[in-house]
Amino acid sequence: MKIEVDAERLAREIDALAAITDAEPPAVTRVVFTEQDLRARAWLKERCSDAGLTIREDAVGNTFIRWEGPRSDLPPVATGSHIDAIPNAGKFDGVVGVLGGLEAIRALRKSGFTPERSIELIQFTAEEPTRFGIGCIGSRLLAGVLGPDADEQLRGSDNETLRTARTRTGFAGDLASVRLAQGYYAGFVELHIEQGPILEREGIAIGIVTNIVGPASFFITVEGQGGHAGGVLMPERHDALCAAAELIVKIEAAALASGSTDTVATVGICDVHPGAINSIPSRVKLGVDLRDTDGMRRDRVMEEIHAAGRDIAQQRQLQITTQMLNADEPAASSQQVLAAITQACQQEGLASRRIVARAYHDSSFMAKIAPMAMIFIPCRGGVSHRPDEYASMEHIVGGVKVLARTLAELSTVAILQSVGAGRIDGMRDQLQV
Ligand code: HGY
Ligand code: MN
Ligand code: MN
Repeated sequence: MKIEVDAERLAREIDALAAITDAEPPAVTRVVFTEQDLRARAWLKERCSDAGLTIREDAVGNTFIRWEGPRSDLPPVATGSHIDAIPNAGKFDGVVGVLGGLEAIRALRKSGFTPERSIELIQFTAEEPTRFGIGCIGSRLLAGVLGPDADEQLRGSDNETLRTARTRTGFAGDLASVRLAQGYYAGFVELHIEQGPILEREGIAIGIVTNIVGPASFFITVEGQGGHAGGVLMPERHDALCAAAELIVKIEAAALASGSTDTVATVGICDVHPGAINSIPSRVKLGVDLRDTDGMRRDRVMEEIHAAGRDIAQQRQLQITTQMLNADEPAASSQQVLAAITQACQQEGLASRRIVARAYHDSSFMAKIAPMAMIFIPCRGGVSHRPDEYASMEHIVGGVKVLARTLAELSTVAILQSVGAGRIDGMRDQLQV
C-alpha cells in the first residue's frame, strides 16, 4: 500500500489554523471556549465534512470525526489530539495530531484502502490547563477520570463554571454522557511533536512512545504578615515572599535529589499580594507542576515538598496551605499498538526509537479505556509552548504516513482479534528493534 500525503495542503491548513489566534502571529493563543476556539472548531469541522467524514460533538465539545467501516458492530480505532493553545504558543502542539490525523485518513482513502473497523479522529476539548487549571478535561471526562460534578467544581480564570462556559458556547447536554466505556475503542494512537530535544539531537524521524509521565499540579498559598516596607524591622517580619522563595528552592532541590532525571518540578505561577514595592508581601500563591514516569517517586517528592512547607511555616511563624489540582498516574503504552507503529516505521523506512513522553497528552487518559500509544516527530531545538515552535513538513509527513499505516493495521479486524497470536508475537519480536 503506497501512502501519499498532500504536504502542500496540510502545510496550508496548519497555517490557516494558526491564523485563528488571539495573539500577534506567529504566536498562537487559542484558549478553550473563547471565540477563537469556536472559530477554529468551525473551520476544522468544515475541512472534515469536505473530506466526506461524519461529525459528532459531545456535551463538552469533544469532536468525533468518523470514517465509517463496514464492521460497525466492532469497536472503532481512533486517533486525535487538541487544537487549543496556551497563551503565546506555537502552531504545531496538538495541531499536528488533529490535522495530521485528518490527512492520514485522506491519504488512506486515496490509496484505495478500506478499513474493516471504523476509524475515528477526535479533537479533544481543553487539553491545556489555561482556563480551568487542569488539562485534558475532554479526555478525562471521556475516560471517566473526571465525573459530571466537574460541571460545578471546575471554575475558569473568569470564575465561570465549566457548565456555564460550555453551555454558553453551545455544548449542552448532560456531562455524564461524555463518558465512553472501557473497550469503546479497539485502539488509540496520537501523533504529536516531541516537545523535547532527543529525536532532533539523534537525527531520528519517529519516536515510539512507551510511556507518558504522570502529571501532578497544586497551588501553595503562603499567608504571612504584610506591613510598611520601612516601618517593620527585619526581626519582626513574617514576609510571605521570603518564605515562598525558600520553598521554591526546596521544591527544586527535592526534584533534583529524587534519584532520577525523570522527576521534574516547576513553579510556574508566583502571585504576590499586595505587589507594591514598599509593602511587605502578606500573601503569595505558587502554582507547582510536578511530573515523573514513576508515580510513587513523584508522590514521595510531593510529600517532601509538603514537609518543607510545614518546616518553613513553623520557622517563620506563618501559614502555608496546599490545594491539589490533580495527581495522575503515568500511562503505559500497549504492546499491540507499539508493534503496529514499529511495523509502520519499517514499512516507511523511517528510523525510530522508543521514547518517554514528558509532556502529558490526551493519550494519558485514553489509555484508561483503550490500548494506546503515541507517535512523536522531532521539533526544532525541542522548543514548544513558544511562538518559535517548529516541525518540518518532512517530519510531519513522515509522522502522518506512520500514523496512516498504524491506523490501517489496527483497523484490520484480524490484528485486534489475534492479540497474543503469532501475528502480534511476530510484531512484538520486531519491537526489540
Ligand atoms: O503541560 C503539558 O504537558 C501539556 O502540554 N499540556
Ligand atoms: Mn501543550
Ligand atoms: Mn499537546
